[in-house]
Amino acid sequence: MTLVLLTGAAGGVGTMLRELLPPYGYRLRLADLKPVEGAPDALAFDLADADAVREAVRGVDAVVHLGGIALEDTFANIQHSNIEGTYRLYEAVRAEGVRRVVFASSNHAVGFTPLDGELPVRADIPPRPDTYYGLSKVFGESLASLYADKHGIETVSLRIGSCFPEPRSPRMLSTWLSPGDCARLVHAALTAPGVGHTVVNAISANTRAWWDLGPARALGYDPQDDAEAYAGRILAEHGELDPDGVDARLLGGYFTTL
Ligand code: NAI
Ligand code: 15L
Repeated sequence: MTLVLLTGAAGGVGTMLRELLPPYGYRLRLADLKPVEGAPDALAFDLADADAVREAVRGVDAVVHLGGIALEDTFANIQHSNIEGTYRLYEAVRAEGVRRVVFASSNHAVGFTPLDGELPVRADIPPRPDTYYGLSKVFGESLASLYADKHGIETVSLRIGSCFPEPRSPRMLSTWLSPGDCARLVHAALTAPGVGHTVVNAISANTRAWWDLGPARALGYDPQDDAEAYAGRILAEHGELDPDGVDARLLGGYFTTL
């Protein structure tokens, strides 16, 4: 059975994937800076601690790298957890001979991309980070590219839209990645052959999507959910997206204003 290290296991996405990945046949090793609720065997580590990360990686077949700061923060904090932390993770992966990583990148790596250009937005557009957080995801994607070319470590970088149990805003009717589709996409990213370093847009089959899912589907991803199922409730609560507002004009929405 494939043993997978899940970093960021205590977080929102980690908590969902802990339940959703084992039915695909994975055994999980959980790790996080914080205690993982209900998992006393989970490893407590700081991603920037080279020795601890190397120990966490030892013996696994693959890594699903979710750990890090998931919002805008000071450059120093982002540097520690996301830049130094992701570098330490890849160095450990190289040293321990692990062959596959799934990297949780973000729409905020390309957040300043305008939405009045070519739609749907492709996954091969140039970086356009909207925050230090988004910049750290550009770094992670580039690091993955370097380790693929130089060391043959394969990575699928998932530019995740908004991964929560349910969409929470009109913007998320376009950007939602359902928990079930997240697990489907991670499974595809762990098993597709010959990915080198591949960047894919990571959302559900949303009626209002503005992202191209071609590269994700090419890995075998077949999304089953659509945020439209929640549109009635969300729009009754918040109204339609303001066409002049930042959430409708730029891919990263309000992050561009942080
Ligand atoms: P989260 O904040 O709930 O979980 C991240 C986890 O990483 C936390 O449990 C935290 O303790 C851990 N962590 C932070 N710094 C660490 C360090 N130095 N060492 C070890 N662990 C550390 O975030 P969430 O929502 O679960 O996101 C997971 C990943 O997916 C993140 O990398 C995030 O950037 C990415 N992502 C998430 C999206 C979403 O909509 N939830 C959208 C786009 C990307
Ligand atoms: C992200 O990258 C964040 O981690 C998450 O909290 C959401 O805000 C998401 O992007 C989004 O754009 O909705």
